[in-house]
Amino acid sequence: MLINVERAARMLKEYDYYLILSHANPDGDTLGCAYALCALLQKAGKFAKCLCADEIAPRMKYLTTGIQPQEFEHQTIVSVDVADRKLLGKLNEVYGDEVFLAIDHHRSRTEFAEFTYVEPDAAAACELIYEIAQVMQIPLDEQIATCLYTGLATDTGCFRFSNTTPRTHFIASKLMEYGFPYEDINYRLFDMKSKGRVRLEQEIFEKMEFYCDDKIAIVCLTNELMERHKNSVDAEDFNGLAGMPRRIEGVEIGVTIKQKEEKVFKISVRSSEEINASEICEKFDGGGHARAAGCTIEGTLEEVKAKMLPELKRAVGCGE
Ligand SMILES: [Mn+2]
Repeated sequence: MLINVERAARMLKEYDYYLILSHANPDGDTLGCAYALCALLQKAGKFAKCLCADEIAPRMKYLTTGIQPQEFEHQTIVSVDVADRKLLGKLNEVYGDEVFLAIDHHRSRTEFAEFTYVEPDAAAACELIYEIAQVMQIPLDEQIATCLYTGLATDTGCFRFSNTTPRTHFIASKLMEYGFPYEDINYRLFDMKSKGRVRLEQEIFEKMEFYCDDKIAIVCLTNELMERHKNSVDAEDFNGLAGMPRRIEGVEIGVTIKQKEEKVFKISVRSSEEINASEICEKFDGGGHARAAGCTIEGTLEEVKAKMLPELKRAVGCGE
């Protein structure tokens, strides 16, 4: 059942023993929400703890500081930034049926909780946690502001993506009054890379394929390549690679082909303003957004490329 912020705030006032769940392969929004909400609830005199199926990347460990570890038997489960119970990862089996309140901002999502507070126009779920804190009248502090700001920055690509609204900036400005080190946070989130990640990017750039006067760039992430780099990178270092080809000037379609099984490949397409990535992916029973979409194609790597290339060439208007 869908509820509004007042109702969500009332529910969070009502109970005393909270377990807060983040989605697997956690990002700054789901973790920022979880640790901010945990701190808010503890401030309100309640018991609260956070749980995620996967490890928190070292670069985001600062989100967990200041949280008091509490030993207790939880009674109420809240999920944050989780669009589908499957995204809970291995926690889905244990807690997927028992989520009482889901707080989320994804437009496409499936209902799994008893109650859901969702704002699809919010750039980050952390905007909703901010609203909840306002309604509950719990004062923020530097650490909570740090967590909420991290969520906003993460989901807006540091306030650059088209989901960024005046409201996002308004909340960010309120958070900045608490004086946390936003420069350092943004360095950690957006500039800093592990040495292993840079080596991985180096190899990907070396092997990148270009077509149609460099309007099309294709990257192949084979199991062989990922296995070879596995020990020198963190798990999260394999995230965000799909954005690489499109960063090159002149590239209108950036395609990342990621091996899932021997003969199954997941394709991610990023495109310039003039090209609809979703339309390309729909040809292969996929879809997504106009600038970023995806699909799955079966076959050998060469077969997959051969299937895709004519569609890609057509989209950028270059003949065979
Ligand atoms: Mn989010």
